[in-house]
Amino acid sequence: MRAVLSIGSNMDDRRALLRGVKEEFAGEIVAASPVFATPPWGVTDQDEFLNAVLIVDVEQTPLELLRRGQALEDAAERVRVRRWGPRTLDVDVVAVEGVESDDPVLTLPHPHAHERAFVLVPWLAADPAAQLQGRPLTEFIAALDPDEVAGVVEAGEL
Ligand code: PH2
Ligand code: MG
Ligand code: MG
Repeated sequence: MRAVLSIGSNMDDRRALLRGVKEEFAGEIVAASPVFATPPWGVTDQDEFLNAVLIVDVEQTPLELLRRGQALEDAAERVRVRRWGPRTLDVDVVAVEGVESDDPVLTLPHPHAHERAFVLVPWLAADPAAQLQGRPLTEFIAALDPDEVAGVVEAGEL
């Protein structure tokens, strides 16, 4: 099963936390984006995030993959003070090839992926041919506020 993971951090050693996810999926990674520095979205009075996208090919089901991401968040001693607020590590399952689900535990594709430059820009970097609901990612990126897109800046290797 091929899946798209969006990973992010805006606390502690952000890059090391993202790299920990990459190491966890080492043998299962199909493609990885660089790291991007991204302005906080949603709750804007918090520190800048680092975000990246991993394309993985795993044996598990989508829910098992979600749990695996959550275990990594727990291992990073994730703190979440409030919704959209600061966090050590966030691992989101954004899309799974061939899967659409309105399960509230894991809605696929992620219902907000198409409107977030911090997801779309790294995803496009990892997989230039990627599509979301049958449309190329570039279409969704073109529909965003250009300032938001320009705020997502490449910041070195994952
Ligand atoms: N995650 C959030 C809320 N806001 N902003 C950026 N730039 N990157 C994130 O990963 C992010 C966010 C909730 O998960
Ligand atoms: Mg998230
Ligand atoms: Mg999350």
